[in-house]
Amino acid sequence: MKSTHSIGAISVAATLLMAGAAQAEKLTLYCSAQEDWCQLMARSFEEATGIDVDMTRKSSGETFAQIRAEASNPKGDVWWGGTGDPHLQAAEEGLTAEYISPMRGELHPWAISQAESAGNRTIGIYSGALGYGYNTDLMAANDLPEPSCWKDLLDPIYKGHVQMANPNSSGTAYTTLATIVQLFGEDEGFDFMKGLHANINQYTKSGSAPIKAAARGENTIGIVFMHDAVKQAVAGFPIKVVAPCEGTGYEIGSMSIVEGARNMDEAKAFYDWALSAEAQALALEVDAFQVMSNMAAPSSDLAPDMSALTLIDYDFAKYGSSDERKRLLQKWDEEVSTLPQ
Ligand code: S7P
Repeated sequence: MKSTHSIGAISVAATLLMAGAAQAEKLTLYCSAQEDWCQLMARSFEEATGIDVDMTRKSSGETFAQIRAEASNPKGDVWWGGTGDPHLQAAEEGLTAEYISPMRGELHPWAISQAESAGNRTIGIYSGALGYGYNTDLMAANDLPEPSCWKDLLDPIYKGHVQMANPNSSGTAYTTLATIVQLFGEDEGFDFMKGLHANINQYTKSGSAPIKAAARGENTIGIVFMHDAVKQAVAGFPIKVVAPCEGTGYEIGSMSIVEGARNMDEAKAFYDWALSAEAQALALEVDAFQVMSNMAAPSSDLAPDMSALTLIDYDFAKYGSSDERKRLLQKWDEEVSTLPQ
């Protein structure tokens, strides 16, 4: 463990030295993980390198749209966090830059596969499974049965009790849409999304908002990544986490350097640092319970055990492709979101 850490530190230091980043001034970071984690990453990188970080937190789909809108005059340097699908779409559209980090040897194979499938324009930084969580007090107060499967959520008894994010803005919600289509097939999957729509009380902008609302007692069931539900339970809220009985999808949360980044040397320094075990260990300080991509990064007993879940063979190449993501989102906009509730 010690030697891996020091190799990581040496690699990062070497990159900084080669890049002359010691004199460099700033990095513009687009962050799509949870706000507290984004803040901690930005602050810790500043402390480690002296490079000022200007960080903006937005959901995955929103950040993708921003990077695309800024393509002719890029303002961001690194996009850290968020679901892998929009990172893959950005890679395919040439919005992100090729980079092979010297830290790559420390990573799990799934993180490297993500990079290789995208011409090295992105890389995996964490992984986590989709599911849902519910507020046990509200379930009891409303005399609702405790659900355990995806299809349970279609029961009209849950009308007005289910919340998810909008898949256009949220990577979590796009992962939900793509997961349901892969689990049930496209026709049945869209029928599921239409049935679910009848029970939805609100489509939020951010993916984790539905479980935060459930934690506060403002919503009953939130479709989210399981680790985001665990975070609320660990904070003491009456949240139960569900791994749906039919199986579920998962994300490879990713990181990319913006093509044409103004601060390219600093971007590479951040990228290398963010792949180190030390930087990835910061996740546990903010109760981010994903599986981190550096093999030496610590994990928590509270984190969902991915190996105990029934996971689909999520087709990242297909559902992260530009055509498929656009097509599915358009179909959801036209056939699901416009239905009366
Ligand atoms: O950090 C938690 C997390 O759920 O946030 C990312 C998510 O994509 C950001 O929210 P949106 O759904 O609003 O895009 C996930 O990658 C990550 O696991």
